[in-house]
Amino acid sequence: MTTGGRQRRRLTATETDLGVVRQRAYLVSVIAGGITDHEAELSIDELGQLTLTAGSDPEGEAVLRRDRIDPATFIGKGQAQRLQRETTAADVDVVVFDNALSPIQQRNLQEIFGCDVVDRTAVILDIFAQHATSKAGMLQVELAQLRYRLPRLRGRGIAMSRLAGGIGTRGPGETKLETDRRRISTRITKLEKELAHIGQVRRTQRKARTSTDATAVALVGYTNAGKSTLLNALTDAGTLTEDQLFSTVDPTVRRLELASGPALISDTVGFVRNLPHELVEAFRSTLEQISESDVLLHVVDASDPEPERQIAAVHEVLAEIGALGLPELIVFNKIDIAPEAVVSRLTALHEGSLAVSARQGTGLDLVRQRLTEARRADHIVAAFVVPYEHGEIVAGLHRDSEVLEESFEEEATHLKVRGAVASLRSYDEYRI
Ligand SMILES: Nc1nc2c(ncn2[C@@H]2O[C@H](COP(=O)(O)OP(=O)(O)OP(=O)(O)O)[C@@H](O)[C@H]2O)c(=O)[nH]1
Ligand SMILES: [Mg+2]
Repeated sequence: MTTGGRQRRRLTATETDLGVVRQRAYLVSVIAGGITDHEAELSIDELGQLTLTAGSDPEGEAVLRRDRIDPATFIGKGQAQRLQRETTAADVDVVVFDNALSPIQQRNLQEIFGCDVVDRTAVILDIFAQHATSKAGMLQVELAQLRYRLPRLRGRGIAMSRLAGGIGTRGPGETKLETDRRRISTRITKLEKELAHIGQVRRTQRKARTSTDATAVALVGYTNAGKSTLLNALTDAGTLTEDQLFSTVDPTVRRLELASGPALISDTVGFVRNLPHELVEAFRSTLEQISESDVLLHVVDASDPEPERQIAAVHEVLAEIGALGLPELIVFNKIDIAPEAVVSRLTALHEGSLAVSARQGTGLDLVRQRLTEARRADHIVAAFVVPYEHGEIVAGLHRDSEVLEESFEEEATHLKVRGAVASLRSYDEYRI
């Protein structure tokens, strides 16, 4: 990962190349007044990492300060023409913007640059497309890609077709790119239906799991923080771990025996700053798993130049999926390579957090212990009043929790139950 300086670790071709010719990329980041040079640098470094992971090599970069955004070209025609001379000299195939471009801006810029122009969203979608392997994962990525491409269909004319096969054009949705809008819309509807069905099946499976009374632990964190490594260290899961962004796209669930009983720990897609909205939407059924867990195991890379920024980005996504209020255990990882002073500052700042090295297996006993405690703390006793016409709610409470008391009053069933905060949440309406 980037270490704060300008140097970027080069991923080797075999790590990222999926048989696709690597493109030469030029990175552009436009920043506004409030952003410091340091923040700008971190941001473009991360864009470089994303671009490399997507299979293109950054050959140059430009950070532009602008307070006014040009609706037609984002950076202004004059600025674009100046940059075009540089990108042509560097013989790049694709210009990658750190900022979100509107379809019109993207089209106009492609004309000026005479090559493909993509934004950060397209790069992230591309990585997801390359990394998804499960059926659901591929459908989700395809849905996100189609929603992103639909308004961008025009303008990918003959001039661009020779560039097919680069960022933003690969993946499960590839063959659909050239088809007309209506067919894409039909496909989107079909995918939405299929995913809704998959979501339904998953919910049913989770219900079944809840009734087994295992604690549901969700691993969350910034991409490359070490979530999969920690899962492996805790459970011998054998999940793929790589020094790559978004190596995990498909969720994995593993069983972990705690002193207090079994836990089910799930590893899923990592987060990143400005995670494309299309992806959050498309991955809703995957992300739901996070919001329905009993406790979040939030893994933070302590060796990152700005761990606090990562934490903030993760919290932003958690808020978007309604998981921010869940009990959260922050684990600062990679302490074997992070400066000791940084680690102690971080753990002091975040009450109740732990420091571990998933790779070396240090600090894991404490993680297990905390999860055991979290589990106990997480079960609550609550009272419900359910009108007789809602018999299904009473049945649900019997299924999802332990019923301690039940009485049949004049107009409603009164219940007192013990259950996990997360599984009782859906009954809030009847809680007193
Ligand atoms: N030095 C060090 N490296 C670690 C540690 N934990 C994980 N790593 C490395 O960090 C990289 C990312 O680890 P992963 O476990 O794949 O990270 P992740 O959070 O699952 O990442 P994504 O699935 O891509 O979002 C790998 O190269 C790991 O070997 C650690 O404790 N110390
Ligand atoms: Mg992973």
